[in-house]
Amino acid sequence: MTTADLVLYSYFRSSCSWRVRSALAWKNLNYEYEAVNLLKGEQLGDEYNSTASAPLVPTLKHGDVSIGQSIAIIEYLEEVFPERPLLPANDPAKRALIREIACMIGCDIQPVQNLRVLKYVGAERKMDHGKHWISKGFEALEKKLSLTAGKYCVGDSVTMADMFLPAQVYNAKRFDVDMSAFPTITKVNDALSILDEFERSRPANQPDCPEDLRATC
Ligand SMILES: N[C@@H](CCC(=O)N[C@@H](CS)C(=O)NCC(=O)O)C(=O)O
Repeated sequence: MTTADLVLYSYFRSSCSWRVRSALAWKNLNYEYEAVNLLKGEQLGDEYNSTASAPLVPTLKHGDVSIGQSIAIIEYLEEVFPERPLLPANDPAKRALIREIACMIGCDIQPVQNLRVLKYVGAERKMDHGKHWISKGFEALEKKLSLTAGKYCVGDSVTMADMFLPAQVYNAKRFDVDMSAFPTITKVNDALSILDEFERSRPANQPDCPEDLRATC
């Protein structure tokens, strides 16, 4: 199979999709972009769920292979397209550390501020809820990154952990989290934001970003 068979089901503002877009960009992989509008509930429809594992984006298709869960997708890309690695070879401890940081964001922080959770929490409480749990998660992440970061999350090379950071910082700002409490997270995010791969993968540069939001997201 070639990159010609890659299709990403994504929503421009979905942080989980954004991680995968960053990995695809990092590896210079071309792919077809299939928009799933979360605000219109397209993730819940029969069309998407006839092949997706869960009513959530992203899903990556590669020929006959269909994968959900951003972490599994990025690991798959890493194995199938090893150029520009996101995990260092022959260093189990460092690989585990990189996965640990990715999971701090992907398993501990993002799930509690997901759209369906916020709907359940309700309009009145959702901002407080998101701000509280992202701040709690960032306290642990800041402590971790203060030990591991160089220019990026782990040392001076871009790794899988970095795929997760910009989208979560973007969400933190949407929930009005006080980023001055998180100087290492901010420093690493600033360093990533100027890289072309991250510029290409951010919401404003996706085909489904509405024109009136392009200047602000
Ligand atoms: N653990 C999954 C989470 C996927 C997820 O939460 N996706 C969100 C967008 S970032 C979603 O589709 N939300 C739709 C909803 O809550 O209805 C992953 O990492 O891919």
